[in-house]
Formats: sequence, C-alpha cells, structure tokens
Amino acid sequence: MPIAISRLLTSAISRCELTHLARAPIDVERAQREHAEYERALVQAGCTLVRIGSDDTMPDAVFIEDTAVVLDEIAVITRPGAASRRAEIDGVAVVLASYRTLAAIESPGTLDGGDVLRIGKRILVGLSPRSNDDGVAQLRAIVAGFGYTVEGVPFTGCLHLKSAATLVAPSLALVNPAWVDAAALGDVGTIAVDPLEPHAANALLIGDVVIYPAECAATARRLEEAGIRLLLVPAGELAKAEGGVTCCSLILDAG
Ligand code: CIR
Repeated sequence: MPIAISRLLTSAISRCELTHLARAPIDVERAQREHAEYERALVQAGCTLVRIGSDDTMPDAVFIEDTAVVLDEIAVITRPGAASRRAEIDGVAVVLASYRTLAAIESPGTLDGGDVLRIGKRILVGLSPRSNDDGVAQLRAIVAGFGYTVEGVPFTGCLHLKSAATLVAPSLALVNPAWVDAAALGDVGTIAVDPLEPHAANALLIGDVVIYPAECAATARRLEEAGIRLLLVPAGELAKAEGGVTCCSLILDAG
C-alpha cells in the first residue's frame, strides 16, 4: 500500500509565491475543503495518509511535492528554488527519515520536486527558475548508483515541468504540447490537453487510478475515452496558488 504524505493548508496561502499568475483572492475555507477532498481521494486510491503540520510562516507548505524526490531506494530532500520555501524542508525530512535513507541537494543547487518527472528509471528534470543545472547534477550523482539517469528538459509557459507533463499510466503521458516538446519524454505515448485547458496536464497517477482536477472537464473526457480511470477532485482554489494535484502530496511506493 503506498503512503501519501500531505501537509496542512493554512491561511498563509494567501501570501503564496506566484510566477505566472496574477494574485487572485484565495477563499481559504474553500481551499481547505478542496484539500480535504484531495486527501480523501488519496485514501480512495489506496494510500495510507500521513499528515504533517504547518504554520503561517510557510505560505506554500501545502505544496509538499516540491520539498523531496522520493524513490524506492532513497529520498532526496530538495533545496527549493524560491528562498521563501526553504524552511519547509526540515519538517518533511523528519517524517521521510522514518521511511527512507535521506540525501539532500546543497547550495548552490536548487531543485523543486514539481520539476521532477520519473518515467521508470529515467528522471526528467524541468530546467526552470526553480531547478538549476547544479541541482540537476547533484540529483544525478545521488541516484546514479541506483540505476537512474537524470536529464534536464527545457519547457516554457508554466511553473514546473509537471505543470506541462505528467504520467497517466506507466507509459502514457498527458502533455500540454505548447509548453513542452513531447519528444523530450522519450518512448511513451501521449495525450494532449484540450487546447482551451492549458493547465490540465497535471495529473496524479497512483496505481491504476488518476487523481485529476474536476475543473479540467474537456481533458478529463479525453482521458476517460482513452480508458483512464479518474478520481475527480475540485482544485480551483489551489490553482490560484499555481498548485495542482501532484503538488499536494509525496507518494511513497510500498516497493
Ligand atoms: C509556488 O510558487 O511555489 C507555489 N505557489 C506553487 C507550487 C506548486 N507546486 C508544484 O507544482 N509542484
């Protein structure tokens, strides 16, 4: 049974980092209800849920994905590209230490988990303002001994690589072709997002089910037509903070 680690959403989210979006007021109670539904979906997808606390000094802590890259063999604590987010890693490291041997990205490297897309033994890292070449090189050195390759992937238009492409099955990616060249993903099939839903490429695959934003209805239809089983969750308030469904958990495969 996979473990899903999630983190408390506090009212500090109103001060979240924003890169591509203009600030729009976030209804915190609604965002908390969305987050609770998301946590229920994680359980429905078969995960054991582990929750970490937070406080109002960490506006983006709910986006826990960015703080670590968890593999079966090791967990790599990141050094988030936004300085405001670096305080998030300590609490995550304490919890992950119960499940994995830890390694860490050190200065001057930066890496956000949202930029890290693993396809089998290939790890693709979006080259973004959040993840630099040094961070990519450190990750490569840490995981090479476990048989993983690490490649930097350029993309545009969005915050993280996984805003532009995620897996919806072990060899099938959901992509926004305007933001990332699907060829960079290698030998996997692709489904494109509906062009009217540019933010629809972020999906969370757990086992054979995909947690997916209910707001992206046209792309959801494409996925269902391709035989993908979806668990739809409301994610509109979290989207105002540039967060998607992968961002709000760390999934630890049972191995
Ligand atoms: C940030 O800019 O860091 C947050 N407001 C959103 C982080 C979203 N995380 C993700 O896509 N992995």
